[in-house]
Amino acid sequence: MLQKLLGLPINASAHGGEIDSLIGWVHLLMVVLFIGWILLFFWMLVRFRKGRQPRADHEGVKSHASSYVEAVIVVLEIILLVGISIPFWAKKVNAFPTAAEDPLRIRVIAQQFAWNIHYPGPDGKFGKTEINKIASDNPIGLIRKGDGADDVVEVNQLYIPVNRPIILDTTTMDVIHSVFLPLFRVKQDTIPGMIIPIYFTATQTTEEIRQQMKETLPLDSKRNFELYAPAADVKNDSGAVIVKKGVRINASAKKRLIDAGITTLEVVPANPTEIACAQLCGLNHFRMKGYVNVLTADEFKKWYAEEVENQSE
Ligand SMILES: [Cu+2]
Repeated sequence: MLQKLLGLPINASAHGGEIDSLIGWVHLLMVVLFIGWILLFFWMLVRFRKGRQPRADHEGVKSHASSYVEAVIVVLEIILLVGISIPFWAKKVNAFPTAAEDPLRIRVIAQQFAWNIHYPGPDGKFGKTEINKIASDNPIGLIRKGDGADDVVEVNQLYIPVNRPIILDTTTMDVIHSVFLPLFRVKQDTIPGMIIPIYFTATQTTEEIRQQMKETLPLDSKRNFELYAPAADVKNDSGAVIVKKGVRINASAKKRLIDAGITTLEVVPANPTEIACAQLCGLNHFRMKGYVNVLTADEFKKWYAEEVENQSE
């Protein structure tokens, strides 16, 4: 209900419900403040109208009442900050998953205009990186020796397993960027020279999220079909598959569908889980876009083993 009212996207993380409820409470408080100030405004217009207050009083207020009210507000704000905000930060933001929860640690290195994702190899250790090793085939300057020999590096593709705590060590190679994973309610600025860890747990796989976002579109819709994939294999009259489930609907796929006499299609977003950059970081900020692929534990294991195999030296 709240999600719909505020236009929030699907929540696919363990802590996201709390963020959404906080967003809800903040909005409610703003509604109360808005109505309160508007009422005060109109009361002032009437109370201090010219007819009732013909001449300004040059003496001003003599009592110290407003100073006392001010002091009370300062004390209340100190209580809010020290009594609620700081303990809340410690409990929610700094309470990183413990070793017993087996978190997966991944580095996210932003640059103009891409997301570099760095996984340690099966030894669990991140290899060293060096600025003069950076090349088109080595975006983070990883030294493929020692700890780095078995590491995995991806560009714009973050693969994670579902229901396992993820710690992202975020940083940037150039300007300030911001890692924004809207469906996981995660956002963190990346700051040059700093490594800032953040954590979250995905509670749905990308496929599960896709299925939730299923919709039926007429093929003559103005929507960009390349952002979508069929929710299921589509067959023609003779039973041959003409477009496959999960594969982006490009122009030729669309033509095949129309030729087969199909008018409406059940579609899912091809990549519902984005990594967006939430800081204007340069002229190509708009295309600084990555994708989160939430896999089942087994799928992740398989993907990781394949990448280690392909990338190891
Ligand atoms: Cu950016």
